[in-house]
Amino acid sequence: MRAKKLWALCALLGLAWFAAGPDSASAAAPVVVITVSDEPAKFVPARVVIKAGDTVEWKNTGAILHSATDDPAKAGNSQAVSAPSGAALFDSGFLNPGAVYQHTFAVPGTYRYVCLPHQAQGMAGEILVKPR
Ligand SMILES: [Cu+2]
Repeated sequence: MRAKKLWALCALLGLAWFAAGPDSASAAAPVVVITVSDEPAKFVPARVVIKAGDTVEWKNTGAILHSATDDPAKAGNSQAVSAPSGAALFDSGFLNPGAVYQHTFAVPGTYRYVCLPHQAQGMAGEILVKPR
């Protein structure tokens, strides 16, 4: 009898966890996934249009390290990147093969970003964030 009650409790807790889902508080499903690829090193698509508050995900599908940042202090050529004033700068850091990075764009405007290891090869992207 006791074991049966315990089992029922476990089943209930499991169901509650399943319903809530892992990480339900912070998970904002990305509206677009940008593929980060090798040979040639590029972001696909290179230009995306989203709305303020949307989340973008970069996924490294290549076999080498890549990154995505709009921080002029980190880009070798600070003219290659830009962000609207008041926007939080983003930097994925080095993305290993298979790794993903997400950023939520709160401020409308045009964001130009680069891959630090490949910016000399023109690996760059643009995100246009429209107001809601
Ligand atoms: Cu790259």
